[in-house]
Amino acid sequence: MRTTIRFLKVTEKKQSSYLQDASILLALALLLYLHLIMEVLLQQIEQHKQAITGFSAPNTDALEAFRIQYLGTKGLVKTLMGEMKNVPNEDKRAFGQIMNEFKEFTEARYDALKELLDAQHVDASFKGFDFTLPGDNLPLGSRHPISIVRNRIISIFKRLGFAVAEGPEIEDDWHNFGALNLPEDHPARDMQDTFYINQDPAWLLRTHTSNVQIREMEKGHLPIRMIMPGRVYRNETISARAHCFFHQVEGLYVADNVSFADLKQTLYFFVKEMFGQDVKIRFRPSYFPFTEPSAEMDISCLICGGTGCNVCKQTGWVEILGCGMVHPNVLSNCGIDPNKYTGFAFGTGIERITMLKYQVKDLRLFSENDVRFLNQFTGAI
Ligand code: 2U9
Repeated sequence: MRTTIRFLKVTEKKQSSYLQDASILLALALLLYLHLIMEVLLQQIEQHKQAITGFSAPNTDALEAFRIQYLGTKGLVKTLMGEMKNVPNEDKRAFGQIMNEFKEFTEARYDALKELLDAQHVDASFKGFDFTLPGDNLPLGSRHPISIVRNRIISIFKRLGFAVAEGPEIEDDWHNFGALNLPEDHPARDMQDTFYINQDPAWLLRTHTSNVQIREMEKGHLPIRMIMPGRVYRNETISARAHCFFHQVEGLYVADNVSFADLKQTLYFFVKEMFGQDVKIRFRPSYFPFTEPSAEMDISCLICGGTGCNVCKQTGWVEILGCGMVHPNVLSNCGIDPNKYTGFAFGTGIERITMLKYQVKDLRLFSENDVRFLNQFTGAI
């Protein structure tokens, strides 16, 4: 019984060692085979490279054939990449690198062939073209008259120490109306004049640039000496004298001891710089909820020089802006002590100034983009 067991054990041992030897041999043969495959692949790549270098594409069909043969989804590069599975593990990295280089090589050749073909096309289309002919005239653009005048206003006030401030065109009720001492039932709040945002009527399109003044004052950094140019919106019937949007420039000077005399002198300087040294000015008492006292300012008619004509309706004067001392309520609304500080403010329509300066008769011309109108400003500065 014992002998039999021993015999059996010996036979099993021998058998398993033969099997081990056989499998080692098999593994070695496989490795050799795989290395051979790798060798063959490398040789093939070299041959393909030669063929690719020698490839010429006399037309777009040939170029496309090249792309399909080498770089297409079933092309050579993709097929060779698929051989990665047959490469021995220790060679995979090297093979991957070789394949990447081969792909880049093939793509570079494709780009070069394409460039050559494109250049031939350009050459063909310019065949017989006379390069000494004069070029086409490019029409010169011009700045929009509103921009010309706005820039001029900014540069004049800059010389007086006014900075430029801008703010939102979509505004809340407080910054457009409330803070400006406009009572709830003031006609300027009427739906007729103001565009409210349908989705949320707490928001509106600003009806003047005064919202920027309010926002600047709320910051609490005094003194403030600023002008606020920008687009404003009003629900008006469009005509030669009114539009649903136009441009304003407002000004604000808040500090200690700012007086009405400062306001007059500032505006006098502005008018002379804008319209010429001979222009006269006059102030008429007026009313605005945000200024007290308030005034409207006229300039002597630029057409007749003050003797009376159609433009000034025979009065010799044309109105150009509204102004006044900032109302104490407006100062306190923005957290500024009206007993300590005073300020002046003014506002005018840029379209109005432009119409007077360039004798434009219809406001609609500013927004119609008619080049016959706009071209007239090519030389203006
Ligand atoms: C604040 C305080 C006061 C700005 C002013 C006017 C008078 C005025 C009109 C001119 C033509 C508007 O475009 S227009 O229709 N403007 O008459 N504007 S005083 O007063 C302000 C502004 C802001 C905080």
